[in-house]
Amino acid sequence: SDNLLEEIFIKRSQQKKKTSPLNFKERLFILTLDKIAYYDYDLDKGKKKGLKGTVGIDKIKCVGTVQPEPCAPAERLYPFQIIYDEGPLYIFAKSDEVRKQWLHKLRHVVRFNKDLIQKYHPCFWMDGMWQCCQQEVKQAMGCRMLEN
Ligand code: 4IP
Ligand code: ZN
Repeated sequence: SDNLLEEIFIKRSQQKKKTSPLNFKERLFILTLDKIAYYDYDLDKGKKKGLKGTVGIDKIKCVGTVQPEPCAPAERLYPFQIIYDEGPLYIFAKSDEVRKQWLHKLRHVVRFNKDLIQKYHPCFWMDGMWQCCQQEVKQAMGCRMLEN
């Protein structure tokens, strides 16, 4: 279906396996009515390359901002999260405006989802712990009510 939004963002690796590295990659994100997809991108040619991952809109349980890491580098000051079965996908916008725009669109496309949750973790999952509530189980229920 048609692209609703398109933007180059930094994303954190989802660490689907215990052995997955923690790293940050620049990807082209495309939001449509059925999915959010991210692609490798050729900055010089300004061209989309291979598909790296997708999250189905119907799988999304919650979207929201994330508290930036303490001493976050300038390019990681405006994080947001897309929470689905696999856990959170962390994405970093270049400004609060762009982050707001994406969250607004995302909330709109997920609004009729079956499994929306109102509790989330406002800080990162990092070093085997939720930095907000110190819970050490990744699946642990969110510790704060979604406001916005
Ligand atoms: C990869 O690290 C990339 O960060 C992947 O991101 C990421 O996949 C992998 O995490 C991680 O291991 P290397 O490139 O150093 O191998 P991308 O797909 O954007 O390239 P995600 O799942 O974040 O897309 P795991 O958890 O999938 O292994
Ligand atoms: Zn928490």
